[in-house]
Amino acid sequence: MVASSREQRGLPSTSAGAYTQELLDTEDADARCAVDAASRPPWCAAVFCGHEERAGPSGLWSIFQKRETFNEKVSGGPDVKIISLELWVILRDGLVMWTSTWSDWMCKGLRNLNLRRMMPSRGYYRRGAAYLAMGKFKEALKDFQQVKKICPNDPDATRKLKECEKAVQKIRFEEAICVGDAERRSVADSIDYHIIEVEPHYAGPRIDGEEITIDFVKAMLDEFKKQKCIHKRYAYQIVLKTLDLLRSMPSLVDVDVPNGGHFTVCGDVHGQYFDLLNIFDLNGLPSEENPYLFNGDFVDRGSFSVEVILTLFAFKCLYPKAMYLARGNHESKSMNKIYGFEGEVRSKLGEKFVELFAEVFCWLPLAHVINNKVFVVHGGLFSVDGVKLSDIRSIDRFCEPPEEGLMCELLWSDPQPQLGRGPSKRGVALSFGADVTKKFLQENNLDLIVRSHEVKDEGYEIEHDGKLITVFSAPNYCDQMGNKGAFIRFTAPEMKPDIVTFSAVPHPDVRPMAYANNFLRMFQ
Ligand SMILES: [Mn+2]
Repeated sequence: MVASSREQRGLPSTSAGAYTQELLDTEDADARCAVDAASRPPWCAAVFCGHEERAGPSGLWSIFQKRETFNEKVSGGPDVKIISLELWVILRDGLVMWTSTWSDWMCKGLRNLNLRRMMPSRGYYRRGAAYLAMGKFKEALKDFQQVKKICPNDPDATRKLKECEKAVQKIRFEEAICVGDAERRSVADSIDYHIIEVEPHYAGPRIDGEEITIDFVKAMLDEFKKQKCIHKRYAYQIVLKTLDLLRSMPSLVDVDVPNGGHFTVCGDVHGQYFDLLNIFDLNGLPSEENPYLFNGDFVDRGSFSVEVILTLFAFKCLYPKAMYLARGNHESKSMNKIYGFEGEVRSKLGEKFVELFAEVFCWLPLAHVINNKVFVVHGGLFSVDGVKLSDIRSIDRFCEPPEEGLMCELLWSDPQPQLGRGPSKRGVALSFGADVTKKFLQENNLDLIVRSHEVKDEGYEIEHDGKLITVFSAPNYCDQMGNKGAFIRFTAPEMKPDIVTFSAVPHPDVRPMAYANNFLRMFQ
């Protein structure tokens, strides 16, 4: 297994960790708000951004236009370069960014930015918030304790510290009752759905016996459309059968598309159930003749994540050879705790399912290769050269995504326009250039990389001289981004990518992140 520490590779250990002491030292009781702080050179602003993974200078410009201070400073318009601009951007997905020039900032471009009121002890506050966004509660707690020390009477600081303490206590409790990895008991093994009674008054669809049928699945989809859930017994049945299927699969799955056959790859769905149904309307329901690969990030953010995951899992049970599922960085406990899935599962299915989904997610394969030509992975490539498909195949994947190494990078990396490798804008894994892509493809005798993980205006983006395609299938991401969604259809034997884009469809009035951790909401 190839792994080296981030420091050895010259990358910061984490972005939050790399947060400058300088900021911590510049306490300023007057700086009640980020805008105030930002109006003095060097500009120093903590910005909470509604969304990661988003380009477009127009949106960014709009926040500056809202503030007179900024209007003065950048009256020449967005082309003006301001060398002293220093911005810390803390994004929801654990992204911490720092930029030093206006143009740099613009090219990383983010929109829907909201400047947030900052506390005087803004250094600790911001770093704490960054840790929080990454699910690092213990680290966050230390920073909020500092904030509280500096401003003991600030009710806002007190409230956040309390929440933080609660979260850490809960984690300690969970750790205490959790036995070591080696002897960890499977939640799945402790469940026998056969003994769960289905009450006579239950009016939803039923599964007779062991076999999940297409009629049941169709009835389930309709039930979900009406915002009703299926009986827990059947939810257990779907999830447990999926677990059995996934457990038997390797970490790298080879997919064979026969000549004349086609195969569809979808990117992030992120709990947007109604848009998932739209994909099926446009491209057909999954079936043996119409196989799909969903490339991770099925859940979180969108508030219909339970519906999405049960739908994908049910099709996996129906057609194990025509529904492939890859793990994304959001198929993990730490992300689900913050970005909504955990809360949604608890609310719709109950506590036991929280643990069960966490276990099943650990069995999701990490990457797929279609017809020995197309490499499909959620995030991207590696911090080291020479990784072979056999290295990926031999990853022992049954764990929460680690903070470094091949598995981490598969789930978290992003492509970059520059050659070589660079630090990640997310604070996890890295960015890789066209040369890295080309070398990997050559060494493994492949033609193309398909990955997801980043929202794109058109639902997709072709980069690295046509050798890498990003596909993202959650249109109007979080009800705000205005992006299209896309999927890619390949036909054998040519395996030429045929990209289809689509717009968002309406959904019932439940806002994204409705079930998200209270914590994150405090910072929004
Ligand atoms: Mn992702």
